Amino acid sequence: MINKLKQCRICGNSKLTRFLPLGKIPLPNGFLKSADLKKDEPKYPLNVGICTSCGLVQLMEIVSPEIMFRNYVYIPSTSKTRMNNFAQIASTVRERFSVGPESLVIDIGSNDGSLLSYFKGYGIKTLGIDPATNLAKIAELKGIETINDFVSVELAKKIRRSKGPAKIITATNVVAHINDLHHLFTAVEIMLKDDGVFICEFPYLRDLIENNQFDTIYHEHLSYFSIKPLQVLITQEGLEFLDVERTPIDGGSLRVYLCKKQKSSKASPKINNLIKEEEEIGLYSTQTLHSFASRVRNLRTKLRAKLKSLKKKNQIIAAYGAAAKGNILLNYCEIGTSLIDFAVDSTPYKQGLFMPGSHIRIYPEAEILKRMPDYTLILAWNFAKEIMDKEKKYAAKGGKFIIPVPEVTIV
Ligand code: DWN
Repeated sequence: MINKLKQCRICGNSKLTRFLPLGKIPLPNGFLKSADLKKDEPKYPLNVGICTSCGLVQLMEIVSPEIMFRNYVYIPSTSKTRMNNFAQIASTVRERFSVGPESLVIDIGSNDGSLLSYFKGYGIKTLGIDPATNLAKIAELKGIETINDFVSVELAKKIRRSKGPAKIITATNVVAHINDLHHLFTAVEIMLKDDGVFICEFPYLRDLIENNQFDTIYHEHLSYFSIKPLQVLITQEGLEFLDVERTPIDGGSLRVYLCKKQKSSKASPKINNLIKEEEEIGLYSTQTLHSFASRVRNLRTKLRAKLKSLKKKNQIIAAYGAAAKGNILLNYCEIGTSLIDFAVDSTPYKQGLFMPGSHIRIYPEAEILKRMPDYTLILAWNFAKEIMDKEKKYAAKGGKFIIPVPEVTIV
């Protein structure tokens, strides 16, 4: 069920320095039915460390992907911001790499087919790969062919034989979830045309550290990528950076465009500049990481104190967005039903369930106007603007928002 990390998953170095213990916490997408509340809730260690050689920040323990991803409640279509990001990826990739109806686009970790539906909208051939049986079914109902399995070399060979090579392979918020990166990249190279492009997007360690985004550290996210270790990985996998962009999604992400190493390749100045910036801000120094850890502990103290003082004044407090990150924040800060009266979420499968660890019950978003809590803690702070725009009436009637990250702020 749990494997202790013995060596860095990029460079194999066995010396990893832990800098933030988050304790033992239930899986952040492990939502509970009322019948489960009386049962023992499994908790898993959450410790993050840095490789002293290539600099990859990574979890020190690995929970089996079979437990985490076979039945999956997170879907991207609950957020306009995320869907707009998908639409932008599809239109940019189509134009920049002249992807036409004859081209195949494969999405690894395709979830409910949301990203691929934009490519399909352009008449492009698509194929999804996702281990979540429940989501693969939804994607198929939307007309997105989806292979319900984890990506693997064996599956890649089958796809290449049956579908031919892909012009584009995408992987948004999934590369960080995969333990064996060498296996992943080997599978990608099998499926990718020689002039194809592999586009990955994932949260950027620099934004995580600079904006105290500790709650995005959880069991599903094995790696917290930055350019320096990524360059080691890409080089050893026989690929090269075509381009790299910082994007605003999820509190700040990297979108990297990779291709098979060309003979005439030269190092991209953009990559070297980004690595130089990472070194200059001390991203890999233990001093930076330890001050991040102390900011996290201070945030925990401040948030608990704030909620407790509001509760002392008999204020009703709701939580908005039963996000995986929200469950980490609540469990690490030991915030439960004594401080939060209820939660709301737009995801149909989460409504009526209880949040793991805190056991806060989840209602549809309409519960906010119905019960008019004095304060609403936005757990999905990466969508705070979208949520506050949606809940203008609540604010107009005097409701206040608490945004916990990067600092505890009342709006
Ligand atoms: O990497 C991952 C990211 C992409 O998604 C996965 N490991 C798991 C998941 O993390 P998350 O649950 O923190 O993702 P979100 O998309 O930040 O979660 C937002 C939550 O807030 C969803 O449950 C939907 C909800 N929401 C809502 O209720 N009303 C979101 C918006 C925008 C809203 O208006």
